[in-house]
Amino acid sequence: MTQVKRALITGITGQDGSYLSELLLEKGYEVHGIIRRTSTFNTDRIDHIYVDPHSEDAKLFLHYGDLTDGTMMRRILEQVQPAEVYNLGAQSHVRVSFDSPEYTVDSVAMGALRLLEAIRDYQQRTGLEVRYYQAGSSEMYGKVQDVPQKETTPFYPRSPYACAKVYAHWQTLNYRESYNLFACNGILFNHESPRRGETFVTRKITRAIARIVAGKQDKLYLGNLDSKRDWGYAKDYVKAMWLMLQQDQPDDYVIATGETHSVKEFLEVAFAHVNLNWEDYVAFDPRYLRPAEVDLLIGDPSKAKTKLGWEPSITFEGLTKLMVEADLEAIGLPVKRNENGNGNHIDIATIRRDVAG
Ligand code: NDP
Ligand code: GDR
Repeated sequence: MTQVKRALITGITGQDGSYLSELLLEKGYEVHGIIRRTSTFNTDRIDHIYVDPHSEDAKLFLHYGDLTDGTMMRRILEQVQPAEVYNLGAQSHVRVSFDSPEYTVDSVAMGALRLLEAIRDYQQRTGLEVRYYQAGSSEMYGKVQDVPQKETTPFYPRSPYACAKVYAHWQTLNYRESYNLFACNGILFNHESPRRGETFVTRKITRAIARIVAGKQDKLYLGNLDSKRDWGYAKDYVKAMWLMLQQDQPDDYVIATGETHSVKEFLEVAFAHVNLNWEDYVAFDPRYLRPAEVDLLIGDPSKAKTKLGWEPSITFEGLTKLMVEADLEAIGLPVKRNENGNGNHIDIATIRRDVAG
């Protein structure tokens, strides 16, 4: 009888955690996720794949824990005995990390260290291999030194969040070299989806568009519109995480599309999809500026393409439209699709007429 593979995911309730869980379940894994105790439910993104654990069909199990609590992390690791650990949990908002640097560093940097220490001890004691994925970020490149950014480009982090991710990156590499752990760093550039957190700029924009079309909002306040990001699709990016842990040797990989666009370009494409001009709706609010900005990110995914056989599946325009349409549908507005399943350009007057009718 073949043994079912078990994976443990921190940050399972987040954007990436939910897509990765779907992927691993499809591949026949038993998936265990760590969730934080909150006063209201925080499992919206994974509710559709959750089955009552009393059922024989249950393949997804949740455990209360927190990356700031090393005892809990060790206990869960011992209990689950996973073959793979994906460390996705983080205070992941760059702007918020300036307001809350200690907590950000505790969860991101120390959180990774706690997990690595727990895995090291568990592996040494039991002799069972645990493969580890560290969710690194293009924010580690920070101040532009070299474009496009690749695995060998030096880091220059520009926020408490990015400094913490650099620490976690180097510890992961050190545990690989010191203790022979199968530990990989993914250096993932921005990736988005309809499940993206509502305060990240892409989702903030597409959600506002749906609310504007629905007549529930008339202004969208943003900060710096000139920064450029390499935006990909989250569903593609979680595949790369899994692929890294299936290789013969652990390594570090840049995951990106190789294209960059400004926030302004995202606004243009997203608003044009509902035939609106973004300049009529967007206003500036200095609250959304960061004390130090990352101006330009563009990744070189050649290594991932060659060694992992990984490819992004969707263009910048395709991703933008996908997100606009998902937010229109989420708010109850109709999206007309052609036979290929693609939404057409949407006319705001038609939508208002359809809704009224
Ligand atoms: P999200 O912000 O959507 O999700 C973060 C997850 O971490 C949530 O499940 C959250 O739980 C959990 N979390 C937060 N604090 C703690 C803590 N102290 N202990 C345990 N869990 C915690 O992030 P994404 O899914 O977008 O990103 C996943 C990972 O990848 C993160 O580490 C992020 O920094 C990194 N990354 C993301 C990129 C992107 O573009 N999305 C690019 C590069 C790296 P809760 O739901 O309770 O808040
Ligand atoms: P980022 O994503 O900081 O790149 O980190 P975010 O969407 O927050 O910002 C992208 C760019 O947009 C500018 N911006 C605004 N950003 C937000 N959030 N809100 C605004 O109102 C606004 N106006 C302009 C920002 O200044 C920035 O230049 C994301 C996170 O997912 C990290 O966890 C991850 O590591 C990196 O991507 C790769």
